[in-house]
Amino acid sequence: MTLGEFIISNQKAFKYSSGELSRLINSIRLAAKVVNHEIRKAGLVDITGAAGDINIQGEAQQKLDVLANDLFKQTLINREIVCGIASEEEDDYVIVEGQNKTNDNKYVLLMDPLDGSSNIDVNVSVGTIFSIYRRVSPIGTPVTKEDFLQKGSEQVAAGYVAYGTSTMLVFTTGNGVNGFTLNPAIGTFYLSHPNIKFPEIGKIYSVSEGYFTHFQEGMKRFLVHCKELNKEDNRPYTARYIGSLVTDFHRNMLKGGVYIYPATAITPNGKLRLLYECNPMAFICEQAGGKASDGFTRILDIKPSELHQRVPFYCGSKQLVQKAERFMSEFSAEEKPYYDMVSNNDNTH
Ligand code: P6P
Repeated sequence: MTLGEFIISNQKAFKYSSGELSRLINSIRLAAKVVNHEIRKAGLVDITGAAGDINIQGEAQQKLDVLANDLFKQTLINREIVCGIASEEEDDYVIVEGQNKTNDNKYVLLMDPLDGSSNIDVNVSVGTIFSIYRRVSPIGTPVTKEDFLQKGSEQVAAGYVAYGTSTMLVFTTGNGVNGFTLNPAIGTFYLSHPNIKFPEIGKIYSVSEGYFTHFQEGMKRFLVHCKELNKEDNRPYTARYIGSLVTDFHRNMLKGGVYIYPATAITPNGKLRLLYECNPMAFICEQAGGKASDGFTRILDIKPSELHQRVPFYCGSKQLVQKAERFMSEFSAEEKPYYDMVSNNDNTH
């Protein structure tokens, strides 16, 4: 089955959708193919050096970062499907108005257009991450920041493109997770991984252990636990860390494992962004039977307060995430990150 056939056959499952969500997924498919083409030739064309600009994250923008951001943004704008876009590469959200200067579209899209881009120059896999919400502001009016600051539990769709040994589009619309692999010869995505489920028990842990000295006590104890010999508990576990969230997550979802980017003394809220990295990956993770938290609180329950907000991120096989959370609550409960946890029910529409 091709991605196009899958979308048509699941149209009715796209709740609330009058075909707009299908068209939105289709536009992501097109942009993913174009970005994939640019990435595959990056080593041959001098577009992998830093673009010279510094983005809001304070990081040197790789040219492919900029290119991927512009390609996804332009594709979405041209098709007039969304009323607004937020991106890791954009300081603020982008208002999308139709030809007739209206905002009749009902979705907003948030994205990390090229996550792990620092790996590009060394030929390591990278990814695109996207998250889709129905707007909460009135249709026909300009999109507002509140449309982007919804809790992750309000997402209608989320997914990623993994530019690895093959290029895969993996997404959910709230009815499970499906993976599609690109046949580059004909430019078609085929359903290769239907109904993906996280193995309940895994033995892979993905953590940037170079920061061990800066980790909280609970995190240090969890890592020591992962390395101890205990045959009944299948330990020592296996360390696998690529430094590319999409790739580490994808491998762990297929084989069983946990990805953790915790709070550190240097980055007290971790490194990953809530809106366009953690929320979409958490939605996919839960739809595949996994668990995602900040070490204490479910990611999808966190009420965002700003576009580029960071949160600690624990995500993967339920049993491993729960084990890490137990260490955090036993040894680091007083160091819980603080968020605006007001359950803002009037946000749900
Ligand atoms: P570190 C890439 O920049 C990223 O956002 C994730 O894809 C990756 O898991 C993490 O940061 C790597 O961070 O600090 O280990 O280099």
